[in-house]
Amino acid sequence: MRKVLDCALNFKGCACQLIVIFSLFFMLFSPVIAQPTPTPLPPADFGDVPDPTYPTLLASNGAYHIIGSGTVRLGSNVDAEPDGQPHPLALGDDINGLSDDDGVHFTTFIVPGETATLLVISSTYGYLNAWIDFNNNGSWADSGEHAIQDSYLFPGLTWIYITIPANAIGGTYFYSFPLYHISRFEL
Ligand SMILES: [Ca+2]
Ligand SMILES: [Ca+2]
Ligand SMILES: [Ca+2]
Ligand SMILES: [Ca+2]
Repeated sequence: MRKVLDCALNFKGCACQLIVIFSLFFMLFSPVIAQPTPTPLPPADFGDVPDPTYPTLLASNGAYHIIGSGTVRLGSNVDAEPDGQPHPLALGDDINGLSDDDGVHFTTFIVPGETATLLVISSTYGYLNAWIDFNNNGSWADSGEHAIQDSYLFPGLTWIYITIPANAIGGTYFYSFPLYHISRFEL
């Protein structure tokens, strides 16, 4: 019995030594792993709805579009910012540099159960989508909130009509109107 106990103790001691040796080995010979340098983002235009309620900042996976020739965008003005510009009234980008949230213009009130009319200005051909937080719960993922799905736009002005859900909560609505090069259904 004592022999068995001795063996067990010896084995345990050996295991500990091996662990020490391996640790030393890795401390002495482990390669230095270079941290990748973050690639600087080209000049980009971000959103400005409140964050963290909605995803606006890069850290929240906020949407942005690169500024440059051949890129799609809504509106006439555009300016770059290094990150999203969250603001309680979604005015962060409007009051920072150019007032460049000028691509979507509602020409009617948003009344539950009625059709709202809006004018959008597109820089080029593209697929317009819109998410509107109709129940004002801080999410665009609720049923019926993907209000425009791949509406094909030509360059210039386009009238858009949206049927507002009867159960929409009145007041201020936060929305996102991204324009894509290709249909989301082809992604
Ligand atoms: Ca901007
Ligand atoms: Ca804005
Ligand atoms: Ca701006
Ligand atoms: Ca919602």
